[in-house]
Amino acid sequence: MQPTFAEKIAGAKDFLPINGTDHIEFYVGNAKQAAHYYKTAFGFQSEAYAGPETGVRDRASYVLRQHKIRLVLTTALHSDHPIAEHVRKHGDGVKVLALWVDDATRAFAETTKRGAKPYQEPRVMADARGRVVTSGIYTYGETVHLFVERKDYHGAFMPGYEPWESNYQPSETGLLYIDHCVGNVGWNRMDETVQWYQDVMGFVNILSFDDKQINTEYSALMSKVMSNGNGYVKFPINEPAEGRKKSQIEEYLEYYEGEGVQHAALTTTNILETVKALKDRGVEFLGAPPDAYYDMLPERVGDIDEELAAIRRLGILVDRDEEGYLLQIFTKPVEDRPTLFFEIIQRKGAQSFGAGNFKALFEAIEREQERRGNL
Ligand code: TYF
Ligand code: FE
Repeated sequence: MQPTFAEKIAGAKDFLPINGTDHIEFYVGNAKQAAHYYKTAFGFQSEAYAGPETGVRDRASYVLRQHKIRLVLTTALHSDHPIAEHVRKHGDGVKVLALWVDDATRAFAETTKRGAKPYQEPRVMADARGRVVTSGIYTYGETVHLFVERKDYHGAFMPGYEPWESNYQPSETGLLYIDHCVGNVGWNRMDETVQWYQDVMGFVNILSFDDKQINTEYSALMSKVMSNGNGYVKFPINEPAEGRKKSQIEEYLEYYEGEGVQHAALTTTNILETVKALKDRGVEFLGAPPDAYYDMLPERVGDIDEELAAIRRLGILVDRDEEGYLLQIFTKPVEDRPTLFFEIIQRKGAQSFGAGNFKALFEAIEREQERRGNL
């Protein structure tokens, strides 16, 4: 018997209790237009804003929310700003994976004591609506984990932000939570990154795929999934591997010009409805797997609640493990550089990551790499 997900995460250390993901912050070239895209295409709702109109002189940030998922789109207002430098080097991308903790001061002390490189000392921000404490450490590349303590804050997002009242309110698309956020690291950087999440964050390695399992013929990569102790925060790590063709991870590293976040997986409880809505709004997904994939599906995953024809029509992937099954689908990169993309996932008991789909998925990714001339 394989250990269950609950048994695997039981080994995590508890010096860094995390309640979940607080938000994801993107550094982008034009935050106003990026925010419009996430509202129009993904159905995120306007929540908060900070910028010149609210007394912030050097940047503009738009906070969007859909159920528990909070995205922040931030841009610099002048060229000689670290945010502008970040965008020049990496293009639009994820700067911050923010984690909701009860004690951001302690989170900073416990992680830096264990070797984390500081990004931001604990900072108390207060206004009439309460108090938020943040602190931050670097993880892979220039990406950071911000610890956010917001026990008694009743305002919009954080002190310094104001509610963003917008007359433009496209409806939601059924996205509910962040399931996992994946990092791509450089050649031979897997082991130290996994060790870092174990030592510094107290996470455990719950799943591993080496290049032989994942493939020899397809985009070679290795992947290890790190989880915190309650399983609310999962960070898979990918490393490129030598294969017959250029690894998709290598393509990412070349275009992002370094390590960074590869994809964020967003959950829904009705993937058929969600994906239909996203496609109607212009979100581009990877091409569907060949007919053979769907012909074999009943045999491979057994009975599922969803109608097979609808799954096939939308190009959704299905996989099963000991604890249940999952449905997933992947967007194309959402920037011109082949870097960040999104996964839409619906879990029906399964706590794995769709290993049974890797062949079909990586072939679809390779078709796109080929079109870009990067294979
Ligand atoms: O997060 C995961 O592990 C799955 C599968 O480059 C995956 O979503 C793994 C590697 C990759 C794309 C997707
Ligand atoms: Fe994923």
